[in-house]
Amino acid sequence: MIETLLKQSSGPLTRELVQSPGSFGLGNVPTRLTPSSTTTSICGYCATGCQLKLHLDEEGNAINLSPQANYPVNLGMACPKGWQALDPLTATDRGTVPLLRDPATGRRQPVDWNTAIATFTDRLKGIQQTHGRDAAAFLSTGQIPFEEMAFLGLLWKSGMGFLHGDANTRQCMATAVTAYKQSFGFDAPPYTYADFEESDVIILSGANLAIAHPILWQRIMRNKRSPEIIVIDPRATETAQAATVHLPIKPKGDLALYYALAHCIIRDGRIDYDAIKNTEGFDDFAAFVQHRTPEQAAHQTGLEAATIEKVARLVSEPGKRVSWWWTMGINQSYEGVRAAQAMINLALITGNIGKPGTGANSITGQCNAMGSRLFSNTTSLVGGHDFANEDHRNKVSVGLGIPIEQITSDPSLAYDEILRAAEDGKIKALWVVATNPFHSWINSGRLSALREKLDFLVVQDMYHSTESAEIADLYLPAAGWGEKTGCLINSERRLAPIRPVRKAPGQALTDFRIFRLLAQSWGCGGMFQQWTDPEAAFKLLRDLTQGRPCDITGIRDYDHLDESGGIQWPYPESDADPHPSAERRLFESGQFYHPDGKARLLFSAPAPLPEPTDDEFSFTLLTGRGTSSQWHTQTRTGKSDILRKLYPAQAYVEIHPRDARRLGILNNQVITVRSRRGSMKASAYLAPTVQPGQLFLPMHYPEVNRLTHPSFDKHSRQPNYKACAARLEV
Ligand SMILES: Nc1nc2c(c(=O)[nH]1)N[C@H]1C(S)=C(S)[C@@H](COP(=O)(O)OP(=O)(O)OC[C@H]3O[C@@H](n4cnc5c(=O)[nH]c(N)nc54)[C@H](O)[C@@H]3O)O[C@H]1N2
Ligand SMILES: Nc1nc2c(c(=O)[nH]1)N[C@H]1C(S)=C(S)[C@@H](COP(=O)(O)OP(=O)(O)OC[C@H]3O[C@@H](n4cnc5c(=O)[nH]c(N)nc54)[C@H](O)[C@@H]3O)O[C@H]1N2
Ligand code: SF4
Ligand SMILES: [Mo]
Repeated sequence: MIETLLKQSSGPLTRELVQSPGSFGLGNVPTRLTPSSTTTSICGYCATGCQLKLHLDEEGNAINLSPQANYPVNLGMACPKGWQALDPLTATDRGTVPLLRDPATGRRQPVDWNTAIATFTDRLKGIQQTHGRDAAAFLSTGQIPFEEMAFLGLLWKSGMGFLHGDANTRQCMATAVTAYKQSFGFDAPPYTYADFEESDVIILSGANLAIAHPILWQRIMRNKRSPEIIVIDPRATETAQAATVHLPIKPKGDLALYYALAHCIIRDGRIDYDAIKNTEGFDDFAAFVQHRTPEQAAHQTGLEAATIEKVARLVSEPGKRVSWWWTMGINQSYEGVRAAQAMINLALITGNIGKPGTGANSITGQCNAMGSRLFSNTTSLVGGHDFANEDHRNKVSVGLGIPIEQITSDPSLAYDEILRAAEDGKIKALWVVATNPFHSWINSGRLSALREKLDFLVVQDMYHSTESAEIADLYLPAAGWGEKTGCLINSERRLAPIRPVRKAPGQALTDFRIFRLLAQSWGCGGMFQQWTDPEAAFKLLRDLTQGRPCDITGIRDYDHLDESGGIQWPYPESDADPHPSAERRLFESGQFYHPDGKARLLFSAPAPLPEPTDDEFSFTLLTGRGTSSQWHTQTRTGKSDILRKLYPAQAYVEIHPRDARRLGILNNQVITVRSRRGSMKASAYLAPTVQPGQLFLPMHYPEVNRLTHPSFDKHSRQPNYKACAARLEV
C-alpha cells in the first residue's frame, strides 16, 4: 500500500520517506540482527527499566521474549506486562494510515502522509499567523525515547516558533522534579536500586510497589539485612500487607506525620550534626516543628501519638541505614512538593543521604519519565538546562546549531493552564503525542466542552481507537515500543536503548520520523539536518549535557550502553568511571547542586483538603493502579488476551464491608459512584483493604476521571488525583 502511495507522490516529502536511513519508520525492518538471533531492549512500560531478551526469527522479527538474566536492574525477572510486551503490537486497532476528519460528514477518512503532513502544517501555520505563538500547545509523554522527546520540544519551540508544551509527566513526576530542584538545586533522584537491598529501614510512602513496580518489590525481597519495611498508605495494599509496619494514614495526612517525626527526632537529638552542616535552614525548620507534636498530628494523620513516636525512633536509629521512597500517594497532591520535601528533610537531618541503603528517593512512573524530565524542552531547557539562564541558552544554541533568537527564555504554561487556555479559546490547537488525556486528565468530563472550543486537535498514537484519537481532527499513526530505537532513562538514572524487533504496521511511522517530516514541511528541516536518526540525535544531546549534573559525555554510543548493562548518569567524559556498570549514587561528598553546595530544608504548614467530605459526599475517593497487569488507559495492556484475563473488564470500586453493610450493598453489585463533577457505574468489591469512609477506584477505567477534583499543587501544578469527596448510590 505504501509503495503505491510513494509511486503516486513525489517531491521532498517522498524522498524523505523513501530515504529513511536506519532501522525505524517506514519499512523499518529490524537491523543489526543475525538470523535466528536475540537482541535486547528495555521494557516500554514502567520506569523500573527491566531489560528483555527478544528471540528473533530469520527475518529479525521477535517471536518471543524472556527477561534478561544478567541485567543489573531486573536480574532475570519481569512482571506480566513485560512478559507480554509484544502482544499490543499486533492489535487490530493499530493505526496503519493517517486519518483526517471530513468537516462535511464529521467522519475520519484515511489520507496519505503527504496530505496529513501538509494539513498539519497549513492548519498550524494559519493559527500561528492569525493568533500568535501562544495559540497552540503540545501535550506529550514519558513513554517515548528521549531523542524523540527532545526532537518534539525543539521542533515545536525553536523550529515552529510556538511557546507552550507540556507532558503527562506533569500528572506524575512534576512534584518530585520541583521538590528536588528546590531542595538539591537540580532534579536528581539520588539512589541506585542496590539501595533497596542495602537498607535497614525502608519507608515506602504512597508507593504500592508490589503492584506498580513489582520488580523493585522483588529487589526489596532480596535484602538480606532483615529490614524494617514501613508502608505509609491509607489502604492496606499488597505492599502494606507484606510490610513490617503499615501506617494507615488519613489521606493527605503525610505532611503532619513527617513534621511530627522531625519534631521527635530533633527533640531527642537523634540528628546527624555533620550532615546538617551541608544544609541551609535547619534552625528555622527546628523552630517550625517545635510545636508539631505527635499528639497534635494524631488528628490529621489518624495515627496514635505512640505509633508516631515509635516510627520516629525506627527512622533515626543511629548506625542504621534508612531510605525514604515515595510515588504517587505523595506526588499527586495539592501539597505534594512540601510532602516530598518533608521526607527529604528527614533524610537530610538524619544523615541518610549519599550512603548505601539511604536516600530521599522518588520512584518514577513511566519508562522514560526521567528522560522527559531532562530532555523534553518543556519545563527545563533541553539537556538539564534553564530557559531563563542566558548562558544555558547560548550553550544550547551553539551545541545544536539553533539561532539564539529561536531559543525562548519564556516559560511554557503548565498542563492545566494549557487546558484552561483552550477552554477560554486562547489556545486553538493541541498536538497530543503518546498520551491519552481524554481518559487520564483530572476532571475529564470538562474536556468534551474543551474539544468543542478547539479548532484543531492532532493525536499521534499507536492506536486510532484511544479516547483522544477518536475525537481528533487529524490522527497520525505511530510506531511503538518494539518497532523503533532510542534511549530510555529509568528511575535510578540508568540510560539504555530500546531496539526495533518488529515492523510497524501499514504506514505507521516512528515519532522520530514524523517529526522529521513535519520539520521539513514547516520549512525548518535545516535546523534538524543532523537529526538523521535517533542515535545521531543521542550524540548531539549527549554532548549538550557537558558540565551539567546529568553529564553523560562519557557514553560512546548505544553499543556502549548495551555492553555496560546501561549506564547511570552522571557519566562525564572527564571523569569516566572505568566500570560504567558500577552502581552510582549521588551526594556521596555531601555537596548538593545549589551554588553554596548546601541542600535546602523547605517546609510550610499543612493546608486543609481542597474538597473535604461532608453530609452529601461522605466518602473520600482514592484512585491509583489496580493490578500489575493493567497499564494506565489500557490502550496497550488491554490488547493482550493474557493480561486481560488477569483483571476485571468492568470498573470496580473497593468499599469497606462495614460501609457496604450499612448501605445494603452486596459484593459485585453494580452501583453508582458520584462526585460533584460526575458519576460512573462500578461493581462493588467489598474489601477491608480500604478504610471505612474511603473508596478506591483503579484509574484504568475511562470514567474514573470524571469524578476527580481539579486541584493542583501550587509549586508543581501536579493534579491532586488521590483525594476527593464522593458518595455511593444504590
Ligand atoms: N501495573 C502498573 N504499573 C504501573 C503503572 C500502571 O498503570 N500499571 N503506572 C506507572 C506510573 S506512570 C506510575 S506514576 C506509577 C505509580 O505507582 P504508585 O504511586 O505506587 O501507584 P498508585 O496506585 O497511583 O498510588 C500509590 C498509593 O498511594 C496511596 N495513597 C493515596 N493517597 C495517599 C496519601 O494521601 N498518602 C499516602 N502516603 N498514600 C496515598 C494509594 O492508596 C496507592 O496505594 O506506577 C507505574 N507502574
Ligand atoms: N485518577 C487518576 N488519574 C491518573 C492517575 C491516577 O493515579 N489517578 N495517574 C496519572 C499518571 S501518574 C500518569 S503517568 C497518567 C498516564 O496517562 P496517559 O499518558 O494518558 O496514559 P497511557 O495509557 O499511558 O497513554 C499513553 C498513550 O501513548 C500511546 N503510545 C504508546 N507508545 C507510543 C509511541 O511510541 N508513540 C506514540 N505516538 N504513542 C504511543 C498509547 O497507545 C497511549 O494511548 O495518568 C494520570 N492519571
Ligand atoms: S516491572 Fe516495569 S519495566 Fe519491569 S517488566 Fe514490569 S512493566 Fe516492564
Ligand atoms: Mo505516572
